[in-house]
Amino acid sequence: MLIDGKWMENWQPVQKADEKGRFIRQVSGFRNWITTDGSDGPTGEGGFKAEAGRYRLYVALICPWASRTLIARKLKGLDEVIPVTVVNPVLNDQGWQFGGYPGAEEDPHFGAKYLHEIYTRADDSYTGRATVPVLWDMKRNVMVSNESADILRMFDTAFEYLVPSDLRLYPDDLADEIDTLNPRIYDMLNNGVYKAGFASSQLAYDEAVDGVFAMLCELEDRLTGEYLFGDRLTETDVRTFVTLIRFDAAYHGLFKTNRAQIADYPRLSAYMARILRLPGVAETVNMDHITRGYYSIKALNPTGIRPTGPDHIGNLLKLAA
Ligand SMILES: N[C@@H](CCC(=O)N[C@@H](CS)C(=O)NCC(=O)O)C(=O)O
Repeated sequence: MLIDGKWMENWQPVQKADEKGRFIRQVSGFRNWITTDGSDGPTGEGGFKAEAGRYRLYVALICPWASRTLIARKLKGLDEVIPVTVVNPVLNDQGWQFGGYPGAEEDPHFGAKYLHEIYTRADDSYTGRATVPVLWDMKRNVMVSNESADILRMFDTAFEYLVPSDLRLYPDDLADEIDTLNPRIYDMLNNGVYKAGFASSQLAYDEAVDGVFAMLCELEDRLTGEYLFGDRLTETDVRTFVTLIRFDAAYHGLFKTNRAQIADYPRLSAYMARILRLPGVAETVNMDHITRGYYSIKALNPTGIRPTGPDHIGNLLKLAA
């Protein structure tokens, strides 16, 4: 991670833990918003008007948080408007690296070798982890945001005057319900799997795994319609999907969330396949990057050996392609 703008090489993917061994995720440091007219968003400073080709999104395809922004970009038709750069799926001792792996790209803007260089360009005394996603303003050369939940919402509305869309991922009439359900899914499932995987005590692991499977059961019961809020796809579905699609191939083994697989839940499986078939979504799912990335986390898998299964995920992706 970066300390006062200097990279500390003894990087530990385990991040922070509380006194009971529970994993604590870092809070994002850049929280500005792109808006249609450049006015202020809910946090940070103004001056980030939605313009075609002005912003670059840096992502890792292993990362569920980055992937949710990529899916929103696809669903909202923003491919031509917001260029993307994909980093190497393996977090090495310099953090995220550009290039050096099939499907990983060089940094076209600065020619940086590592993502942490982008962070120190944004703030030369930055302290914190150099995480993806990063939304970068190539006109002002500043970081707009490194918080995926905010980026998802910017993509939902800010660019609509350039690229009209009938889809609203955060519709006003569902806002309260979405804001109630999102943090529960985040805590128990999206981040719950990480809390299980990076737990440093049995208690922390047990608590996290209970939460993961309680939420999967709750979602299975809830899914009587196509999506979590009936027939309308919302950001909550996007946020849920990114964890489901990684579950059987990565979390079940590496993070030991192995009481069941998503394949054991009929409605969740059908729901995951339905979202995967939406135009553009399958392009954001790279199982090679996902398994290579997760199974290279040395603290959890010192040999780096990557399991070959499960077969059903590969078959699902082939059907969606
Ligand atoms: N709050 C951030 C979290 C992003 C995050 O934790 N990304 C991970 C990858 S999945 C990362 O870049 N980790 C690198 C590190 O911790 O050094 C968001 O949702 O945008």
